[in-house]
Amino acid sequence: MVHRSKITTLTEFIIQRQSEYPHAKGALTRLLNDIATAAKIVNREINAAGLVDILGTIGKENIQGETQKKLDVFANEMFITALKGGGECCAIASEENEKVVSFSNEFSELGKYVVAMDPLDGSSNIEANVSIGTIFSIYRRVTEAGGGTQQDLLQPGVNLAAAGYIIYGSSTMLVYSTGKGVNGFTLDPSVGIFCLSHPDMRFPEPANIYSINEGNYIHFPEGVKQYIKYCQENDPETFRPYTSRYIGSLVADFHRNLIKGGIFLYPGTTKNPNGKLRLLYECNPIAYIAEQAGGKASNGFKRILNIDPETLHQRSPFYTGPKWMVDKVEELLQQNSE
Ligand code: P6P
Repeated sequence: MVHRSKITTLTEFIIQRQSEYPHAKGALTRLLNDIATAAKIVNREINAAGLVDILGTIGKENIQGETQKKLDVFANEMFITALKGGGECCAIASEENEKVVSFSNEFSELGKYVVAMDPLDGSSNIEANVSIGTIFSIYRRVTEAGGGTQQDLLQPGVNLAAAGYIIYGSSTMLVYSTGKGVNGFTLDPSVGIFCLSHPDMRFPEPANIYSINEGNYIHFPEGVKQYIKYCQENDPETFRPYTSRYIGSLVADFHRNLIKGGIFLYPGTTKNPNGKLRLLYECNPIAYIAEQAGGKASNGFKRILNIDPETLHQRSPFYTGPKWMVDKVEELLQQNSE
């Protein structure tokens, strides 16, 4: 009889970690569990998507002007319902909503946290059965009372209380941090429990993957063009040429690079100087995880987590991975900007 070693569930782990914060009252613990619960339901729908009529589009566009997929809308509604019902969150910023979704509840004290999320990132890949993900970031509210406001959400990433992502792939994983390292939990679908499978995740050394959509090459800044050539040079001592890997799904690309070692680049271009990725609910949470895993995240000139957001859906160029890889991109970008 093979006995599996002690299994640590996500709930047990969060509660264990809560004890390390003397003033914690369990609110963040409950909020993280609310996110995990919604993720399980979204996971179930994604896995069934190919069988029922939930693929495809709903014939509308979101704030981004992107065609909304039925699963996008379902995931958004699921997370909003779970967070509103959980009572620990007083407002949400979502890629699927133009404005802040504010909770006002005259019956009980409102939550002390706000959440910025991309409920289903990479959804254009759903029909191709490519891994997609949910990205979330959690701040303590800065306003005193009433429903949460935009002011509570427009905080720099350095203020994050927690952040993470769920990757719906060959297995479904929840990866998160509350500022004391990164831990990954794999969903056991037979019992619907997230189990600790990747304790203390850190970018491995050496690393030799670079991830970028080279189809945009002619529109990249000169420093990025030089970095791509640097990746392709033959220098075994620095593990080059690197391997190019790009899925086109941020969570999947980042998660692979965190596990195997590599840098993800989504530069600004001449057409879109701020790139494509959203600061609040894509760059910041992934940057938080990257730093907690010993890496770095930059817009090419500034630490992502130090950027003061001005609008909910603002974009940022995004470079993230092992520190020495991001340093090289910054060096070339800054050399070519003078
Ligand atoms: P491109 C998915 O649509 C997404 O927002 C991210 O998940 C992904 O990293 C990026 O866009 C891919 O963009 O322009 O390479 O297709």
